[in-house]
Amino acid sequence: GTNFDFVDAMSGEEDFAIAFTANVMKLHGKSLDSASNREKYLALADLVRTFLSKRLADTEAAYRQEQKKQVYYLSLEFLPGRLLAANLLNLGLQQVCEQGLRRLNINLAELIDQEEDPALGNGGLGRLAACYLDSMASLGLAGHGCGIRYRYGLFEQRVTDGYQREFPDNWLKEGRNEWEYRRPEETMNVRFGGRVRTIANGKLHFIHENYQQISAVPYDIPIAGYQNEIVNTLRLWSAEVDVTYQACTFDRHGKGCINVIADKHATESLTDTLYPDDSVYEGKLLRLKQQYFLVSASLQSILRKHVVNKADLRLLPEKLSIHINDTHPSLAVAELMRLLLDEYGLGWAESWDITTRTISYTNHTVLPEALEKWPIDLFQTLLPRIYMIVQEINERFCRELWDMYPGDWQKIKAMAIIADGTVHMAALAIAGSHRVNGVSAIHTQILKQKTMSDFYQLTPQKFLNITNGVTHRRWMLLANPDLAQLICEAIGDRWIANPDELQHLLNFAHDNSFCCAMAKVKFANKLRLAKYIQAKYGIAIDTCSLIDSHIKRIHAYKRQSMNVLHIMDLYNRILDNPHADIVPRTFIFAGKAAPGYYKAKQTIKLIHALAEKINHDPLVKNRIKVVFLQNYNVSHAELIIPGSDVSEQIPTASMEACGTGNMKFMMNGAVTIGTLDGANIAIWEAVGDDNIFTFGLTADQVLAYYRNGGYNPWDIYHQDLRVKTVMEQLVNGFFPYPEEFRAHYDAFLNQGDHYFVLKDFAQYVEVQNKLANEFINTELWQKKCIANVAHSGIFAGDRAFAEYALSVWDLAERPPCLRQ
Ligand code: 26Y
Repeated sequence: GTNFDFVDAMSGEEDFAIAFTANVMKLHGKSLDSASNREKYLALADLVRTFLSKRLADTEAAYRQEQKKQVYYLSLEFLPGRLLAANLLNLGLQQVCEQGLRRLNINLAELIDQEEDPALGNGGLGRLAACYLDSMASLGLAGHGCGIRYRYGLFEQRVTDGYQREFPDNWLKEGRNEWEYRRPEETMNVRFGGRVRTIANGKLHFIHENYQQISAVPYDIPIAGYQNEIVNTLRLWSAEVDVTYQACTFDRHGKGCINVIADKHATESLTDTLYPDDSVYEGKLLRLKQQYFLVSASLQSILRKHVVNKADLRLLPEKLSIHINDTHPSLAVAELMRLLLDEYGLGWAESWDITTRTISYTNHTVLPEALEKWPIDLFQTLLPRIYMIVQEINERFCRELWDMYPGDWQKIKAMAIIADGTVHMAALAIAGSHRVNGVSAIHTQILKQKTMSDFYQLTPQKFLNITNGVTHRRWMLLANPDLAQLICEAIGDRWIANPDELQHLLNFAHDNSFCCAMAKVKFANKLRLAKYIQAKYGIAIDTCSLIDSHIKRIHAYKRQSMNVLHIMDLYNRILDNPHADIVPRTFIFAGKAAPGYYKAKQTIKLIHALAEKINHDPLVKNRIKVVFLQNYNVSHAELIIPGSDVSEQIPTASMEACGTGNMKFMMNGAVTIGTLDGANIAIWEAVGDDNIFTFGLTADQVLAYYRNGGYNPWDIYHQDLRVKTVMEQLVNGFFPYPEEFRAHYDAFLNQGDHYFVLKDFAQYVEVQNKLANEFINTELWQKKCIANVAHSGIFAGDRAFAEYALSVWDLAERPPCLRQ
């Protein structure tokens, strides 16, 4: 029979074991006995891929047949996490695989551990994109990711002597990824540089000449829906040069083919690496090149597919949506215009109407230093035709503004797409979209009232909020299977399809045996985490201690340094009184600092310096432990989050657009200590005062301080002895590096404490104390954990995605009159 007969026919674990053994042989030319774990993993992944293959083909055929509206989620970043366990879960193969392998004396968990964790993103924005791919497939929406197949992911972080060092993340060890389908026949060509000649014969024609053309080869990663037969795709583009037809010219240096091949490598380096920065924008030419490469390749292939299906281009907004993940792919606005105008011959007005009705944009940050603005000369040189189009968009847009606000040059300049010698990508994204959304209520409010207030006044109907959501399938079912099982035993399994049903857990908050079972699950997860830390770092942590985790990118606004100052203060209490009554605590940190971000790197050093002091001080008697987990990634999050009691979410209010780690902790029964920012506010509203620890300045207060020139941190230094002490300890030799933390000291005291760390310190310490005291009341604490899990349903990606489907992409079935 065909390869697929057994896919359908195979039922039992025995068949699985046979198929697996055969696949090891087929793939590696080795018997099972002599295959390594990595080889076994690859054979297993390959076997699972055959299941995906059929569903991928069937899904594609069904979409075509139904003419279902497609969503393309364009993002420079995707952080999907490891895929084997997720695929087994979603395909419903978990049990048969686990038991089939057990017959062969193979432990599935060990094979799962062999998979690389693709780090094709920086943090929240990239992980969100991956959560949404999961939700789209699981909801049966035809939604696909479009991204870049970076040859090296976000750097691998290793810490020596407390200093972060970066190493290339060689995730494609075998030169290929075991899940992807390379599709060279769908290669697209992307053009850079050159010049544009304008010919007028009745109509204007734009001839692009002398450009450099780079091939974009797509690699599709299958994204399986949860037990619904659907498989969508994450399409990642790779820059490749085919030298087959490039004649080598041997000049007198005789370098011919060497040069051709050297050029190939230089060109292909376009997709070598992901920029390791979040929140600090740098106008790097290569990054602009990557952005256009992704956008142009994606849009060309999207339009080609649309046209091949004989659909009318004017129906584009009815047939598909293009969503841009922050401004990074906002060139999509101009590229779609270019394709409609130059390649498909439509007029401006019609093209603009189609473009704006097709594209929508999510904003993920209000930090001014993260807003993308490209210098005109760089932009124009790299993308001459695109620049002409942006100019035209800008002129028409400014004319419209002039009609609305005659004479108000200041306002028009503030909103213009091209101003001050730069191209403003957020303005382009807003002008070119029919929907613009923020990612939490407070973030959207700040967009409307402050960051984008002019645009909001002009087109209020474009703006809406969609609070982020995360996939509870990965963050509960996969990361915390014991908890998932316990929940199923209590309330059945309907919460898996409909996470709001988690609310029913509230009925068990007073059920002693359920509370005990929850506590047992938490303890087992803490043990698993403790074992990892012991094995990897040789640090013994007390599994009965309060495990408090602060895991995310290292950034001043996320205030890991405030957490450190509190630990220093806690330690000082022991130094003052060795018998101080301190609830045993384990503080876990993990996160990468951007390689060029000195202060963030020094925060890592500070955490290590503190760990060094505290973990070895006999006076502490193991009551405090500080652990920094290196090379934070999705897999580490899956280990840390279920094993944590407390979730640190303490950004300066107004700065964290939403946060998504906060939601993952909540789902796993950790209690949040947090500022009133981003989704913390929504969590607070969901769980109520008793089940969260909030503190600190509100966003309004922070913004009011900024309007009035900040505050004087020295006042706090003089008022609060604890603050004075920890500040001096940064620079007085308390750490064996007297000048090491001068930058932190100066930022706190001499540069106005821009992030309000000292201002929020007293409240933070107070609420930390309160939290510790409530933690030791285990019964009370268990209720908090249950309340958090029970109210986490609204933070499922499915809810967020249903909102996008309804309010942004208009995914309801098309009325027949619009069907082709
Ligand atoms: C322009 C370049 C430097 C840049 C690259 C990456 C700028 C920003 C980023 C990434 C931003 C990011 O990850 N933002 C996070 O998005 C999450 C998902 O919406 C939010 O939950 C989180 O608050 C926000 O910081």
